[in-house]
Amino acid sequence: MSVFQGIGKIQYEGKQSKNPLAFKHYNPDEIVLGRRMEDYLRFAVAYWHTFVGEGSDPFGVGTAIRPWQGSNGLDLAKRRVEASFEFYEKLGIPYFCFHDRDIAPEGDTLRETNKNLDVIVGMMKDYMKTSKVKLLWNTANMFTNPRFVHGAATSSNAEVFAYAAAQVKKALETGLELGSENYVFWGGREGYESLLNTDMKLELDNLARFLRMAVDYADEIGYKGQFLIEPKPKEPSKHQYDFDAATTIAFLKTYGLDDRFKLNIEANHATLAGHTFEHELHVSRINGMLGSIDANQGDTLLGWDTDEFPTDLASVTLAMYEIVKNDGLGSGGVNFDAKVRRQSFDAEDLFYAHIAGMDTFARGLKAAARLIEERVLDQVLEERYESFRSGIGLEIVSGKADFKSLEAYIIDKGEIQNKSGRLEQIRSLLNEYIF
Ligand code: XUL
Ligand code: CO
Repeated sequence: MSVFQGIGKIQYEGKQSKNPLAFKHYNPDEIVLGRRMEDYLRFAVAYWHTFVGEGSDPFGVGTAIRPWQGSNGLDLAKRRVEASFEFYEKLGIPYFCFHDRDIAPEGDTLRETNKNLDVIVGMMKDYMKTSKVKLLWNTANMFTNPRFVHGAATSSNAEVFAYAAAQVKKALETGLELGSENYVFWGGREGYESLLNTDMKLELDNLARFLRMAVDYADEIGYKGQFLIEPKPKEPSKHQYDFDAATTIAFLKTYGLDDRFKLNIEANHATLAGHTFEHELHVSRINGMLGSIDANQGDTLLGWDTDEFPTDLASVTLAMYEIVKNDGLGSGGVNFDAKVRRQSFDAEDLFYAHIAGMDTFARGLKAAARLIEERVLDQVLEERYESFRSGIGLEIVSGKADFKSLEAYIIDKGEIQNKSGRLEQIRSLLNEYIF
């Protein structure tokens, strides 16, 4: 029985199409830089926003009209699974992602909660036998339940640490069962409010202990997914330990975990940290740590995580530029951690929103490919850093120079000539490729 009545399979119809339920740019089989578009982008639906969220905000209840409403508990969970697979198939999206608590309700004990989870995971597994749709990543929600008031792996209460460990243990088993290609840690409440009552050193040490236990357990059960950490600077914690890419990489290196983890970079988290999306992707890439992305966008006029569907073509092009330079995302992908606006309450809006995001990323990929093929920004960098390719610059980068040789070189040279950075010209050139 169809849940999304009146909507068929979304097709690629090309740029000239006026059909709002068709792709204008996302053409999964089209080859870009030698790879199928679908393989470059590896799109995923975020279960929480699309099948659980109903448009509530701190000032009002949900507004969404969803075909699966009217049931609750495990019945509701099952109806969501049915709807979700119909949605994936109709949209032609290859992946989905979830938190454990998105897919099944909690029971009175962890044992009961795990039983509920088993029912839904079994159901998903059955669907996945006949569907081509795969699980890009799963994660554990260790921030909604009041027990996580002081954090999970960084809680001041050791019993909460134990509970979180048991929860991630089960989540890794779930990942193994459903073949998730990655496992994500987003530390919703792994942070602090005030140093007056926080032992930061103990909390960071515990977080590292926790992640090591996760890696060890994955190895023990043969779970092969890539571990990812998703940085975010704030919200819900005032100060989250995984503030941004650079902070997270430093943490992983400090504790010797950097060989087992990569980063899942989210656009809106980047801007909350005072960075651009491409900055966070770039920092991850040049450190060999770019694993996956949460595709969305924030609102520059608002100071919180608005999780809008990504439609900003300029930002997405620069993001795809980093991803192509990274030779793709490996086992990662482009997860739409995005929600339709509260006023977009029709079930059909879920399709429009994903189509908008997928078309924007397809355009971004094509524009990034042209920039790379024509070496537009490579040339900018070559020209700007030309002085390091010969003479004294080459001596610096090849390690031959020291303070004494540099002083001898420069001391009688007189004033140095600099060249213009020509940023306005470069931005104008970039527009030619984007629009
Ligand atoms: C929260 C957020 C999460 C993670 C998964 O801002 O992005 O949904 O992606 O826990
Ligand atoms: Co996210």
